[in-house]
Amino acid sequence: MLTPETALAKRDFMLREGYVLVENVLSQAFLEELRAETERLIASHVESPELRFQGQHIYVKAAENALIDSLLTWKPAYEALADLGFEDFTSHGSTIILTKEAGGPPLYWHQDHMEWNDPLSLAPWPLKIALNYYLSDTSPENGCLKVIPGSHLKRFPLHDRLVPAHEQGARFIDEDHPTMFSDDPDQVYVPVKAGDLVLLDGRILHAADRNRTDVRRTLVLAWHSRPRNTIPDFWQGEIPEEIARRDPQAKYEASRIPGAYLRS
Ligand SMILES: O=C(O)CCC(=O)C(=O)O
Ligand SMILES: [Fe+2]
Repeated sequence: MLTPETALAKRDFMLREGYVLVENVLSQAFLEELRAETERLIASHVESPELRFQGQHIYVKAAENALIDSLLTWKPAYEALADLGFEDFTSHGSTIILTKEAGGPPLYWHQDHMEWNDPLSLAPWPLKIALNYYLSDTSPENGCLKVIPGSHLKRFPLHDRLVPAHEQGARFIDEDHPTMFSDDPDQVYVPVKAGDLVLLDGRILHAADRNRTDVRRTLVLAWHSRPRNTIPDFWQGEIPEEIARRDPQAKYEASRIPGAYLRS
């Protein structure tokens, strides 16, 4: 249970920085069950060379896996979300198990928002968030998450040098790509303890270094979204004009490339 002060501070941090850490969300016993289950799934999975920068990449539906279902209804996590004012986020009903194998390659810089043509992309509140559960302690050594704080709402130099994420290009680059794997002057590492929860705004620039240890680093990632056509109850600030004027019926072609709705 977060105190009201902590919850407010964490929400403010999430809105401003585009990510936030909530400590100690999974119990030790549940963590061990998740480790065993992810190891079992990994053992029967063949890693696709195309996905090597994301490591193993195993899509698991809650409807088909009781333990993943337990994760997507894990009370302490959803209580924390509610404490932050994010109670209207619902899971997409699935998780992706991602790894950095022992000695595994880095993950390229990217963001995961795919609706940059929609003026809603300007929202000063989160639209889609990843709930990231790392099953081991992470550090720069084993390829912990790194982010560019504030890059969910503001254009950074890196935006203009990016190869678009995943299937749109980045999966096919070389590991010696000059910018996609580089350290960035604006980057911050987000090391965690196993069982912590990281919330990540889908629009934030993030990456991970190579795993320089000989132990696999496993992440269970669960996307959550909130209703598209409402404003969160906690939001007291201004509403961008483009959002106020937005036609909720309009359809926008999907795009992973930030345009006019990412401000300089
Ligand atoms: O491995 C990580 O820490 C993040 C994974 C990720 O961001 C992705 O696969 O889109
Ligand atoms: Fe990502």
